[in-house]
This record gives sequence, structure tokens and C-alpha cells, in this order.
Amino acid sequence: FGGLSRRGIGTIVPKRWRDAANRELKGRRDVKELWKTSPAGVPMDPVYSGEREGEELPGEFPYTRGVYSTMYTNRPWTIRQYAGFATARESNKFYKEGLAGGVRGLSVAFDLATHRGYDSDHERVTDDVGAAGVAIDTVEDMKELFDGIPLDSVSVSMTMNGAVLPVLAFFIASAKEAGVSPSSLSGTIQNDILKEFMVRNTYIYPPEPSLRIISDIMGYCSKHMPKFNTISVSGYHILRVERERTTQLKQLYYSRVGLQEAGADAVTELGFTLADGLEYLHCAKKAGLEIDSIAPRCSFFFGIGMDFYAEVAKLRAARRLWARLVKENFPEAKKTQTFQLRTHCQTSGYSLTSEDPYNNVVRTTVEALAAVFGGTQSLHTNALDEAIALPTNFSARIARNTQLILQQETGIPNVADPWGGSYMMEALTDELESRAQVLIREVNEFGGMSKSIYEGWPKRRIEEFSARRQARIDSGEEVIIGVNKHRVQDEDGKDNSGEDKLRSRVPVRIVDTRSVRSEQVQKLKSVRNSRNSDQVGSALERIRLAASGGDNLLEACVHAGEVRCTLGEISSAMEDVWGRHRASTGLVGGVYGQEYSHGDEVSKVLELTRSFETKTGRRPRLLVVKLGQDGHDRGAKIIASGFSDLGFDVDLGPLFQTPAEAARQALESDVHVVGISSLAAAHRTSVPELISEVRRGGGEDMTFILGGVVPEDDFAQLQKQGVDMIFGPGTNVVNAAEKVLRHLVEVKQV
Ligand code: 2CP
Repeated sequence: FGGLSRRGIGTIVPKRWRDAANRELKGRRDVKELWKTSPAGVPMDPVYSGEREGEELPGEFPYTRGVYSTMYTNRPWTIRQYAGFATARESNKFYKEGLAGGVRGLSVAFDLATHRGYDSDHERVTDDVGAAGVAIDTVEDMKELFDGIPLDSVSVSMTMNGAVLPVLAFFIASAKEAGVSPSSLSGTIQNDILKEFMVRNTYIYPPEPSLRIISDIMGYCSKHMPKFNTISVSGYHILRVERERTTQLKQLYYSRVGLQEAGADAVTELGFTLADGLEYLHCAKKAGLEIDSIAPRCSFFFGIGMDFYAEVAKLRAARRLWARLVKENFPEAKKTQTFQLRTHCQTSGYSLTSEDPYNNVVRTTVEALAAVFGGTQSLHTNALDEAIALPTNFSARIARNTQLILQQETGIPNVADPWGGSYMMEALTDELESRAQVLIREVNEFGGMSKSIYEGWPKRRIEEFSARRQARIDSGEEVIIGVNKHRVQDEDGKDNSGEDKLRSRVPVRIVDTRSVRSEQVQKLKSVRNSRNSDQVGSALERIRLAASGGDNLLEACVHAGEVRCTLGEISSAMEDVWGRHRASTGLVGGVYGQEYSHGDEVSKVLELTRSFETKTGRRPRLLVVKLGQDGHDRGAKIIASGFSDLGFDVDLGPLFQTPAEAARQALESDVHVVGISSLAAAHRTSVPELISEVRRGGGEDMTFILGGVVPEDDFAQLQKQGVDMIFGPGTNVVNAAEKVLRHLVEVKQV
């Protein structure tokens, strides 16, 4: 073997690596096949080492260099593109096209009605059905979603946290009906409720029963679905304040999360995510499950941003820290896989811009490279138009080809952990690990992650960083090409990238949610008409009993799905026992104003608000609202805290309001301005509804501003329906406040 193990540039492949590689190959390939040449014909070893006694190699504890010895030299990462919209039929078509085009695993995006446990015919979800993901009401929809896709060989990830029980139950029941047993199902369910309370808000029940659900799922799957990952502990949402559906996260006036210091945001993501992971394992252990039966199927999910070196180091540090934390917290753990952090990654939505949007292809490529150098198991690459709308077939193809090119044209998969041994990379890895450790210690001192979240400090910390970062971007300290530097100019040198023409040149996918909803309503009717109502009644009663204690909830829900209980009915049965969780709407104050470095601009706006107050006898009053089931509130909170620092009197409406509820609040509070934050494409119907409710209630003079993911094609119609101003991503908060004030004084003549 000698000739193969040394290439003459001072590197050596130790025998112990070769033995481990052989074990991993399980006799399916000859280990010699792992020695490849670069695309230009330069011979390469599958792993490089420093020939030092006791040094860590890929596949060795604590897995800094990767969870597998062979890594991509044997099997490249899974190309797994998150997708789903409209009906199960349309999403199924999209998945099949993706699989034919090179995608290797599926990743399902559900609409917000499904996330929040409502059937498509529920009155609270009129505008959400099929908008930001696929609508699923019954097992029939799930069967249609995977029709013709072999579930025993294609792994399926499902991003679901709130309505996790009915969705997973429908998946199991539909597979069974297609002849695939639960034991052959491979895939992942996100099932990470703690971060929902921290950042994403698609919870249904209070925290305690929500954690019980997780243990029940782990218990069921460890018995019946050994190949299925029962959780995807997600940092993505912590690092990036995200929209529903992947990455329209920069929506409302650039809602972003991050720490002030460069690199520190990766630390927050790392610290809180691993702390969440530990909390889940502790909960499962308390519920009587054994660590070695559940931890091997616990997976992770990280966001990958533009801080290239730090992002590579983050994944290396994450694996090492997780292995050590598990060892320390669970001394009884024995299985190798228990200590291995396996992860999915997604390129960062927060780095995408709607200005000069083709730049996003470059950003996504750089981020994908970082994920792969960091040793991810599975990857989603964003489509270039995801800051504007759902990906089209065109943009989705470029996104997946980005991964195919990295896998097949570059030679990058030829080496496991190519950065191992770099002085810089090893130092960065150490640095990130030790900083994240400090944060985890802080969480522990507080009594663990659940307790910290109940007290609200991780959320506050993230929101505070978010407001700071926004101020840094607005004042140009953090550069974003095409947005706050090198903006596109037309031939006369006039700025042409704001509410820009380029944006409208990118074709966007529009879902006709009204027609999706009426189709779903019909399907629901036909399921309800053809089922046995006695069976339905007793299946729902069984769920109520299981929720009060006793039986495994997933088992009860699979049965309920089989007898055609709907997602809404199953969710309500548990709600009967546990109730629905309502979040508080506190505001972080003073942060934006402190951080924004152009004091003169701030003073100018403060002067305007003061003179408004002198003239009218009160400060300009703004109500910030979120409509429908879109729980992404970071953008709304940034605006609320930014405007409040600029002298406005700000009210922040509760999440999940209907247009009528928001209108009532606006009228009761007698506000001058209603600001609507819409990230999940429901603005076309819900915003006009809100405006007409307000007008009907006597608020003729009220001003309406809209921000978020709003394609330019919709602007004219919305303006005709009464929207006074629309702010796209990239709007500077201080300038927006000034525009609003001028509008109140000059146009509305308040
Ligand atoms: C892999 N395998 C190998 C090697 N590499 N065997 C030998 N040598 C190797 N070098 C084996 C593994 O052991 C495994 O087999 C199988 O190949 C699959 O590999 P994997 O590494 O487990 O990859 P995977 O099946 O793709 O799973 C990856 C994850 C999984 C991370 C473990 O949890 C996952 O797919 N997560 C995706 C989550 C996701 O899509 N999230 C969407 C988020 P065995 O299985 O037999 O061991 S979008 C969210 C939006 C933004 C939102 O949340 O709102």
C-alpha cells in the first residue's frame, strides 16, 4: 500500500485512518479508490496529516475534522433543497424535477397554516394557505406529496415544529399505505421547539407539553424508525432572523441578527444551539430514554454566512464541542454516534439582497464552499431570488447546480477536512469553541436553556444584537455591495437600485393562495364525507387521553391519521388539554439610537418628531402589526425599536392577528400610522382587508406603510388599495422614519 499512502509532499496517511476507512467502506469499495487526482491530474491523498503522534484525524473523537473518516471521498454531502408551495400536487412535481436535476434528498417546506395546526378552511388562515410552503391537511395530501417518490431510498427532511405530531404521523401513515414500513424510512423532522420560542414563533402549545412531544417522538422513532433523525437542532434561525421559507430573512428593512463584533454572531449561534441540543437530551433522559438510543439520531442545522473562515471554523468547533459536552453531561454514553454532531447547512438568507440580485449567486457559492469545507452532511443553497419571493424553476436550477459544480467540477470532495492543520483555521476553531463554551456556561448558570428561554434573555440578547447590526448596516460600517456601497447606477449616474427596476427584472413565483385554499377546502370536504365519524371521535379522544399523560402521542396520532382525522382536529385535541401559547410583545429600546453612527441624521429626525409634537400636541404614533400566521417578528421589532428611538410613540401588535383585529387595535389606539410587516406573501389579500376595516371604522386619515417581502409587481395595486409607502429590504430605518414624518405633515397635513 506504501506507494499510495505517500505523495511526496511531506504528508502521510496513517494506517489507522486506512483501517477506519475500510470499516466505513464495509467492503463495498476498495480503499484505493479513495486516492484521486485533481481535475488537472495532480495526485491527491484522501486525507492529509502532520505526522504527529496522537494527532486527530477525520472520523476520530472529538470529530473536529469530520464525523466520517472518508468524508466526501467516499460519499459527497447530500444536495438537499428546501422546497414546497401551493398544493401537494404542485410541490410533488417540483420535487421530481429537482431529483431528476441532481437533488439527492428532499426537504419539505410547509405553509404557515400547517405549521400552526390549522386546517386550510380555518378562519384565521385565509391568506396563508399554500403561500410560504405546501398545504397539508390530511394523509391524502401527504400521499400526493410523495406520489411516485421511493420513500425507502430518498431521505425526506420536514421542517415542522408546531404541528410536528400530525405531520410526522401523516408521513408514517402515508408511507405505510404506499407499502413502505416505518423502519425503512430515512430522513429528519426539525422538531426543535426551543428555538421557536426564541426566534421563529411557529409554536402551538406552551413550552412544557411541547418538550414532552419531543420525547414522545424520540421514544417512538427509536423503537420503530431507527434510520430517522428525530430532531434537527437549529442554529440557522438564531444566527439569521429568517422569514418563513428559507431565506427571505432580510425582509422588513433588513431584519438581521448578529452580534456587534465580527465573528461573534457565529458564537451566539453555536452556543445557544448546542445548549438547546443538550436540553433535549436531558429531557429525553428524564422521560426514561437511554442516551445511546436517542442521541445518534439527533442532528443539527446551521446557517452559513459570508464570514468565510469563521463559518468553516464554526462547524469544526461545533463538532468538537458537542462531542465533549455529551461526554461530560452523559458519562454513561458509549456508542460512537452518540458523540457525533451531524449537520445540515443552509447558505445565509440574510446575506441575500433584493438590490442587484445576481450578486446573490456569488454570495451563495462562497457560503456553500464554507459549509463544505466545514464538513457538512447535507446542504441547501439559496436561490438568487429568495430575498424577493419563492424560487422559480430557473433560480432553483442555478442553486442546485452550484452544489453540483462544487461536487463534480472542482475536486473539492477529494480530501477530507482540507483545512485541518492550517495555523489560522486551527486557531479560529479553538477561539470559536472557547467563546461558545463561555455562553453555554452562562446558560448552565441560569439553569439550562428552557429556563433561560422562559425568562427571555436569549431572545432579548438576539434582538439587541439585531438592532445593533441594523444600525451598523444603515450607517455603512458593514459593507453590502449593491446596497450600501457600489449601488447600481443608470447611464446618467442616477442611483437605480433602491425601489429598483432590476428587482422587477427577476421573474418571481406567485402563488394564487385563494385558489389553493379553495382546492384544499374541497379536498377536506371529501375526506370528511368519506370517513367513519365514530373512528374519528375515538381516535381524537385517544389523543386527548395521551396528552393528559400515559400513551405515546405519536402512536396515537398515526392512528388518527390512518382513520383520516385532519391536522386541525388532531392539533385541537391536544389544545383542548394544553391550551395555545401566547407570547408577550416586549420591545428592546435604546439600542438602535446608540449604535447608529450618523448622529446628525438622527438629530434631524428627532427635531422633526419634536416639532410634530409641538404642532399636534402628541408624538407621532405608530402601530406595527404582523398579520396571519407569519411569526417572523424580528423585522417588526427592529422597526418598532428604531422608530421608538427616533421619537415615535410605538405600539407593537401581538403576533398572528387577523386584519380585523389589527384594525380594531389601530382605531382604539388612534394611531397616525400602521406599519405592516409581511414576510410570507400574504400582503396581497390581508393588507387591503386591514385598510378597508380601518376606513370602515372611521380611520379615514390613517397612513399605511408596508415592509417585507413585497415584489415590485405588487406595488401599484397595493398603492391603489391605500398603502401610502412600501419599504423594501435595504431601507435605512432613519430615512424611513423621516419619509413617514414628512408624509404625515406634507401629504396628510396632520
Ligand atoms: C455518509 N454516510 C457514509 C459516509 N457519509 N457512510 C460511509 N462513509 C461516508 N463517508 C452514510 C451515513 O452514515 C448515512 O447512513 C447515510 O450515508 C446518509 O448520510 P448522512 O451523513 O446521514 O446524510 P443525510 O442522510 O443527508 O442526513 C444529514 C443529516 C439529516 C444532517 C443527518 O438530519 C438531514 O438531512 N437534515 C436536513 C435538515 C433539513 O433539510 N432542514 C431544512 C431546513 P445511515 O443513515 O445508515 O447512518 S430549511 C429550514 C428553513 C429555513 C426553516 O427552518 O424555516
